[in-house]
Amino acid sequence: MAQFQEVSKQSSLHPKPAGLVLQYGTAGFRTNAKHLDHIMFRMGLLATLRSKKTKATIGVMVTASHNPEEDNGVKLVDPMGEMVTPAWEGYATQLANAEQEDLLTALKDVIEKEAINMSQEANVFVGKDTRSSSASLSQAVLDGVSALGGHSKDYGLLTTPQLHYMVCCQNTQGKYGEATVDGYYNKLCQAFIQLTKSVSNRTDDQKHLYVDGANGIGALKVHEMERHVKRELQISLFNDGTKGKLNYECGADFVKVQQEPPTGIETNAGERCCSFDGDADRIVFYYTDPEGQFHLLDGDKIATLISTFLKETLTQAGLDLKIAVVQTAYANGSSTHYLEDTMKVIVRCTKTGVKHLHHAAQEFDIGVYFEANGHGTVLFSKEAEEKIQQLAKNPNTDDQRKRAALLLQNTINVINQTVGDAISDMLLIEAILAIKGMTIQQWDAIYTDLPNRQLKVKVADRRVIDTTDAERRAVSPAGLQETIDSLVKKYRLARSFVRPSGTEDVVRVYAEAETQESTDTLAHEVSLAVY
Ligand code: 16G
Ligand code: ZN
Repeated sequence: MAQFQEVSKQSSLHPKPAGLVLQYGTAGFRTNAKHLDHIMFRMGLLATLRSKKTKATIGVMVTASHNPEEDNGVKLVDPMGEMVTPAWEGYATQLANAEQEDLLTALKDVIEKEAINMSQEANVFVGKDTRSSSASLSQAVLDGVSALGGHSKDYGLLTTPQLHYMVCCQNTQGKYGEATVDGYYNKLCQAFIQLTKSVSNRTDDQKHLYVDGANGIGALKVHEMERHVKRELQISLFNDGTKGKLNYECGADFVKVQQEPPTGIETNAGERCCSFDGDADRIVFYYTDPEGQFHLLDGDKIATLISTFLKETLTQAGLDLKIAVVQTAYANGSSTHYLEDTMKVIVRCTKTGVKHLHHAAQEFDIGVYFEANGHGTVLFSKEAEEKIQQLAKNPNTDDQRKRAALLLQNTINVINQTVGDAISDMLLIEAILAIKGMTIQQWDAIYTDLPNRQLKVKVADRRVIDTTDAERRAVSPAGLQETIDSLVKKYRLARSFVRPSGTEDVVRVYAEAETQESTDTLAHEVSLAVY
């Protein structure tokens, strides 16, 4: 077939280094950019097949998120903006690892297994981050799409959540919004303005936010967004990519793991700051107090503030909707206690990785999901959205309930429900703080985090560690969990777990306890037990 001849011809321009084996992991493919050209071409092919199979537009994002500048990566986005299914992750790995001469066989294998109609049209949306390697790598994706006769739209520079948004808008015929960058800003920013306009007498301080753009795409996009929020939000942007290196000593991952402010940001004590990661799908907030102590408000604190706000507003609206918070094992124990015991919301724990949280959150009327690292969003079921809409437009609704229904409606519109989105989460948090008249210090005081520590351990083969109970317990190697249990018993309010990383060749160790000293000792002791 002519189609396959074109694939053969084009693929020889994107050859696979013999013997190189890579796996489609939690975050897609991710490694040093110099190994990725053939992967990108092949992901262009696979996205085209996925599009034919689903008869919908598929997204391909070229980014390595918070990894160093020299890395890159690629991830496929399914029709509603979700991650691709496990079976297709498997095809991605097979296609990526087929030696050059076996590529057509591997491709035909997917076509056969999925019974793909090759005469079906295909549409693929492509986005990329600001890495120097991203331009040629995203061209390789486009080459892959065209080799199989698919249509592509190259959005150029986008945040990861913007690409998810475009794909969802396209496949819902505009019901979710308009599949353009302006459409995205308009939807989110108009909702933000509606949410904040009812709040009288906000001071300039309350409207002011410091943003660390991680020297990446988020900085560029915050800058674009700014003019849409007018005077309702004044941003001082640091690490905007003009001087510093991407993710280097800055960004959400650095701030969360190091528990210190990024370099390159100048603020005064008490001022509200946030950091994005390298593809702007994560956000954390923080401030430094007058004694110079750093205070981090991570994904757990963000989930708590959002769910508190939603619960209060639902009560005002007189709506009985089931709300749940989805976390992972990394959630600070204090946050889980607060949510369950004080707020009385349902809490679920899933394995690490956005798709697991997203999936669990879909089971509720309103599912708030956040990883402690700052990736998260809120999902509203169709029924929940309809109930809110009906209440807002019902002429018999009294003023208080109507106001609450309108707040909920605008909250839905400010949120990017397809995936965690730093820009959208930032606008939502800023709006909630404004509506509740809260400072970042008051937000921080809702509960006190237990001291915690994360360590990485290099081992010969991280796969010997197998876990259960949403990664909170190790089932192999034999004896490891018993050792962890006996170490944990030595400290008050302690908890610890180990899990193999899905993105790096390391085992991760997490510990929390009553004091920082016992936390650090526990983390160290557990990491020795992993060797
Ligand atoms: C990926 C995941 C993120 C998770 C992280 C854990 C997605 C889109 N991203 O970045 O959710 O927290 O991996 O990394 O799923 P780790 O397995 O190395 O700890
Ligand atoms: Zn990211």
